[in-house]
Amino acid sequence: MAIQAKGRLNEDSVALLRDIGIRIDDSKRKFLAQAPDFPLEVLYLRDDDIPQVVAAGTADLGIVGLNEVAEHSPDGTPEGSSLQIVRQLGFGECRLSLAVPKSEDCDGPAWFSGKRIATSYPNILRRYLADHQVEAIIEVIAGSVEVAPAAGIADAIFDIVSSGGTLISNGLKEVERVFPSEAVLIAGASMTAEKQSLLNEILFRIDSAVVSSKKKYLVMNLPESAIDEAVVILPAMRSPTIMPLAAKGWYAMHAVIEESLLWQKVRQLKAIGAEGILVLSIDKIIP
Ligand code: PRT
Ligand code: ZN
Repeated sequence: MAIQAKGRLNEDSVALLRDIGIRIDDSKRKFLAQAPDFPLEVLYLRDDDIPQVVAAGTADLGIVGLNEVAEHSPDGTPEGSSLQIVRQLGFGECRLSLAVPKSEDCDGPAWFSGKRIATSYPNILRRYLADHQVEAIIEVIAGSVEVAPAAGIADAIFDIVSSGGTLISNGLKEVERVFPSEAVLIAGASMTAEKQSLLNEILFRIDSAVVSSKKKYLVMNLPESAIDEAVVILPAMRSPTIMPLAAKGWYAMHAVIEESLLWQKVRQLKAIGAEGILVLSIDKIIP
């Protein structure tokens, strides 16, 4: 598996592997590391090289931004690539956007006609311009794309945006969100049955880790009179666990809930008399 050697995706990639029980010794990081507890070798590369290395079969799998997959595909789209996107991983979220100096009155794609646009993603940009029948001049630059307008190299930029802070601090504004991206697990077009079964094991573990990271374990004390209502508020995986406490008329209830619903549910539970609510992280949920 090829992962980014350093940069924005490295830490989350290593953390994902650790979450699924694949430890790699990061301290003596070389070009290649063998996981001691899973038949997997990890190759540390620059993110730009990961799609080609997987397409060429030098690595069977890779973790990389979807933007890199699209940029290295013949038509500037992930679908046009020979690689399979086997999972979206939910980190490294960003988007490729067109941005212009904030004083410009840009009213849509047609504004870019005849303009110079600086980018490190010419392939995705070319595809976008063709789709919108706009002819513009693409200036390919490797880094610090955001300074191109102020430096007089370009009229606009096409670059990765995450919080938008970099655009603001360079006097630019985002005008077209072109390509949403996140880290993805990629695989080559085909693999042996043995490797496919290892991939299936990796996917099974990733899916349990992803499911559990979005859930919380709730424990609380409830008066007997509130139990019926609490079960309606907290429909659990099968149904919540309810256990009597030593104090007569009181019960402990355990349930798993979506983290996004946490505060709403806590408010409802407090309203029906729940006390001592504990919210715990879940390490794994194995369905
Ligand atoms: O050395 P190597 O070639 O491996 O790394 P790199 O420098 O090319 O890439 P790196 O580590 O910066 O990013 C790796 C991947 O992380 C990208 O391909 C994206 O898929 C993803 N990602 C997520 C981002 C960002 N968020 C991001 N904010 N990549 C880059 N940025 C940069 C962006 O280029 C801009 O300069 O951050 C700036 C904008 O951030 P905001 O928050 O100010 O909008
Ligand atoms: Zn790179």
